Amino acid sequence: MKKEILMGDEAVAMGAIHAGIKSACGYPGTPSTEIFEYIMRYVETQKASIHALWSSNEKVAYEEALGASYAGGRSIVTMKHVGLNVAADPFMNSAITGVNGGLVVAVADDPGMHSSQNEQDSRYYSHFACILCMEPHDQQEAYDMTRDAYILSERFEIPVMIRLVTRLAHSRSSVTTKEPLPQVLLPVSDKRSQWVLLPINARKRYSRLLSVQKEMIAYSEASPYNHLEIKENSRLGVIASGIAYNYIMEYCQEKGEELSVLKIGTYPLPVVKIQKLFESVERVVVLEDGYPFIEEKLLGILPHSYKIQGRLDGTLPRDGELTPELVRLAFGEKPKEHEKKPDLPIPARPPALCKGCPHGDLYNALNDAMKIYDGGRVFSDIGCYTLGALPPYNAITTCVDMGASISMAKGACDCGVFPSIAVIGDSTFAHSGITPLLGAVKENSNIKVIILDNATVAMTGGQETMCTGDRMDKLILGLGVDPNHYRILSPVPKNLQENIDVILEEINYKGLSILICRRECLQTAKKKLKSKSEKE
Ligand SMILES: Cc1ncc(C[n+]2csc(CCOP(=O)(O)OP(=O)(O)O)c2C)c(N)n1
Ligand code: SF4
Repeated sequence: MKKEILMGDEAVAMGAIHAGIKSACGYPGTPSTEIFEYIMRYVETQKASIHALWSSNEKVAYEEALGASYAGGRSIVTMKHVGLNVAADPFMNSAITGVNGGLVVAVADDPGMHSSQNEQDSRYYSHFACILCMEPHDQQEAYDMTRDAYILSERFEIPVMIRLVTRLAHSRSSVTTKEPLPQVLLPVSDKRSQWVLLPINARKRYSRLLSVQKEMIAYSEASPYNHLEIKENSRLGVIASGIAYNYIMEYCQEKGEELSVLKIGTYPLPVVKIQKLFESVERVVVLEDGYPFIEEKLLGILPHSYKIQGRLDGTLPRDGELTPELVRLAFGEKPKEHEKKPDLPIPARPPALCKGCPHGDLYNALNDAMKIYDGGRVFSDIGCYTLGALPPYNAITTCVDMGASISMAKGACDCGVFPSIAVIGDSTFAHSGITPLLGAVKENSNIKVIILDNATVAMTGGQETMCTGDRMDKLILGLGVDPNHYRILSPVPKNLQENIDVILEEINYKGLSILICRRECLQTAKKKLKSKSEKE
């Protein structure tokens, strides 16, 4: 046994390493990125024989992890919540095929949208796929649950989800780790009727998945992660899942309150424990960080006469991150003096591109070129360049999901928008920009695709990118793009006029143009210089 101070993300990584994984797959995305980075660092420093390299997107990562499981190895796949939308196809179907080596899906949700497009709750996905989900309340549980998840995955032959939220993923606490298990390598699966999802097999596999649900509920009912404590004199009960359990414990300690509390750490929900809690109190407040997932489920489990409070009845806000302060307010407390928002005239400081960022130089040129076109639109993607939506650039008109820039530009062009411009980064292009480009090449759509090749995944901390430089050029030209309309720009201030001219020339061409804006991210360049000078 060893004590370590770990972030929630790192505790999940350590749990997987100590469960004997052979393979780690993932795509960066806040707040999940540090799970994978920890495994990568571990592999490098400990010379561990775990395959751990970033994948080109979450669907690919998921399928790689599933392939590893098929081959008998334990594997982990990591992503942020919206990444699970990308991986949803293999995710849903892997619940039907089942797994061979244990497969853990570590998904970090972002309630409050600290750095995301939405705050969707991954527990719905686990319910949708009919698999087990584990939701730690602290870093120790993040470690323990991840280790246990492999046993459960192999016992029920299903993937198991570990759901984190930002506050837990990114905070640190002491974790006691156990003796690492040796790497597991089961015989490669050869059960074609399990793995070939023809309808005749899929129907049987789905029945099998449904048939293990009872066993899963029985596990959940007995699980120490679902803990019910009934206080004799308490008329008020609380159901608290994940990190919300810390908040209610903190509140009870501070107020000296004795409440009956059901802590939820694994799903499907432990129905008997829920019923016991309701039978012992007059009303129950449900605390969960995310959507009212448990609260909604209760409506189907309990008679309507039971009084349930939470996000649905307005006791807590319907959206946003759950905080200890919101929990106090839900119990009728007044805001603490130091937590009241000061009424000071502090100017807002919206995020901005780094000073001298290549994306800024591109936007200066693009804005200048576009000023004569009233009907023109710039469809952006997700990356540092999304900050081009803000002043001083105000250069982009949409940003929806990864890869949407090229497809939306094409769709809008098909409906008459001119000029229809897509702006996409190199990592996002590799993630989900290549397939929409294929369609645009086939039709020679009159869109201009600007690929911001800064040779890194800058927005999530500078991970290695899949497709940059020469490799990118060969790939795109290989798709059949006309080399005469494949232009490479260098986004530096001194090239402003030259870049405006190239953009205008290509806008005047009635067909598909690709403009590669190639200049390294300043932060990545700095990091490289620093590590070079440290080595010398
Ligand atoms: C489906 C999904 N996965 C991951 C993310 C997290 N994320 C936001 S932008 C981005 C990639 C940014 O890289 P790139 O397109 O190269 O732009 P840069 O930040 O380098 O300018 C990632 C991984 C996300 N928002 N959505
Ligand atoms: S991190 Fe890199 S890409 Fe992002 S704003 Fe800074 S210089 Fe630009």
